[in-house]
Amino acid sequence: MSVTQIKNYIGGELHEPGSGDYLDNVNPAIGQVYSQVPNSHIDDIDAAVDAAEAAFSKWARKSQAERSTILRRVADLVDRDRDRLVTAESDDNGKPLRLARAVDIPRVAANIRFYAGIAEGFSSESYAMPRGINYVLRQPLGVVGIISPWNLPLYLLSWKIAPALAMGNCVIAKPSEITPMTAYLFSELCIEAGMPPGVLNIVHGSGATTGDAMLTHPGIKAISFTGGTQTGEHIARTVAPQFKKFSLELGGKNPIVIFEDCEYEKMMETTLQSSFANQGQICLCGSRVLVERSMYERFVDDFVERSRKMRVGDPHEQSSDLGAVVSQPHQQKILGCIETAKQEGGQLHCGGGPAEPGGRCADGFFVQPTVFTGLATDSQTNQQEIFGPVVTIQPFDDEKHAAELANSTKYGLAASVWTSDIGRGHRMAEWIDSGVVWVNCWMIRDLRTPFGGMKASGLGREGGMESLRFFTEPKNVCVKY
Ligand code: TXE
Repeated sequence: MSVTQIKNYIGGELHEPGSGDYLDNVNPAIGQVYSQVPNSHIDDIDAAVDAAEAAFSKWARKSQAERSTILRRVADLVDRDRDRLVTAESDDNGKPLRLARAVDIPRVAANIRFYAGIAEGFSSESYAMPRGINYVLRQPLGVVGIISPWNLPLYLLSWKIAPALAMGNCVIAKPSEITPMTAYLFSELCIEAGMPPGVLNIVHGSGATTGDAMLTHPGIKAISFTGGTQTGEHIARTVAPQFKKFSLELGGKNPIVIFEDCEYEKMMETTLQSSFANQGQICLCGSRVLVERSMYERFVDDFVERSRKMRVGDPHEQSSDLGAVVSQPHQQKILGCIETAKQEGGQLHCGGGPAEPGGRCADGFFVQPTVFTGLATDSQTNQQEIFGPVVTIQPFDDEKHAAELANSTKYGLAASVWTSDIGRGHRMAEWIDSGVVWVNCWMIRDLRTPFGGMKASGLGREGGMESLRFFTEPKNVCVKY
């Protein structure tokens, strides 16, 4: 098998890392190294920041329409190369091809077009006063840093890059070293689209080497991060004393709260999705299913039966509901969490081990959809993010009890509530501490809405106007006449 050598995108060109240091990139469905990714050092970050600083004043002074036109050209090329990007995302991450085709890659183009559009309509406040006026200038920050994870690789990278660029910033972006391929292909598309050199720089490498070099670089004025909570803590500790702006989208342990009066079939179908989509590796996946006691047994029986029928298989096959998890270390982490759940006295209803699809995927990293009941609220399994196809089910007695269980972890990212009682839906939404509450649905994303978490799930909000605000500095100008 030929091994692609990924390059950094710096100053409008593709470059090898200065150190010549590379990391292996594995296709998790087949368990084989298929590309190499630069492990960039501080000199590569220096070069990217120099290029971005040189490009900044010209980019920031372009009209909004000019910047948005360039972004739309990139989105058109993403659409043109959709099939290639879909296959690359699936091979890099292990996700089913049909998921990358339905969600990941169309969303990349949609993110870019969306921010190109709302930036054109962006306005800031002004306050008239007797013989005077205050108006708020929203100026770009300068060179900003973006660090993204492996679960929705190009989707999340584009969700941060697009608003930053649209508002006139220049960007240093570091994709996850575990899934770098689509970001590399994306850099080729940016060159083709005529993105001015230095405006966007994509520098690859590990968190400890490349990521840390970004956090401490004085030329990088802000960090937008999505990833694990522990990494988020480290980022906050490192950048806060430098007074850099930062936004953290972190992990979750999301509750799915199901009342007996819900629309059962729709709830069941969606709860299977919220549990196992992308192998449970979406920060919005529901990993704690809370069910009203009066329907608990019926739910457990039906849910387990349906979970057992989910097909774990080759991501390229249309019939696969779940593909591979992202890496062998991550597979081992998930299997370790399953062992912990057993030791904590959890009753295992299905799954509980690696899946072995065989054939082309005989050496890949797969995990069976796994369901536990009987675990205490304060068990490690019910408290820690697993980020795999593993869910627990717990009964509750009434609304208050459901809210108490929903709020019983350190996280607060997302929740779903299933009920036909409108009042109850609103009450639960008010009581649950999380950045998003879906009532009778899951993962419906309107790009205009604020997105982010409470408590250990993050700090700040992105999405819609929030992203445009994050990537700008408000300056009040007070004019007296
Ligand atoms: O994420 P990391 P990991 C959760 C999930 C998962 C756990 C660990 O529970 O099991 O996090 O996953 C970069 N300075 N989520 O270890 O390390 C890293 O290179 C600067 C939830 O893969 O947080 C990558 O680009 N950057 C989640 C990015 O941070 C650093 C998605 C995310 O990787 C760095 C992914 C450092 N010191 C994992 N260390 C979500 N909320 O969607 C790492 N990075």
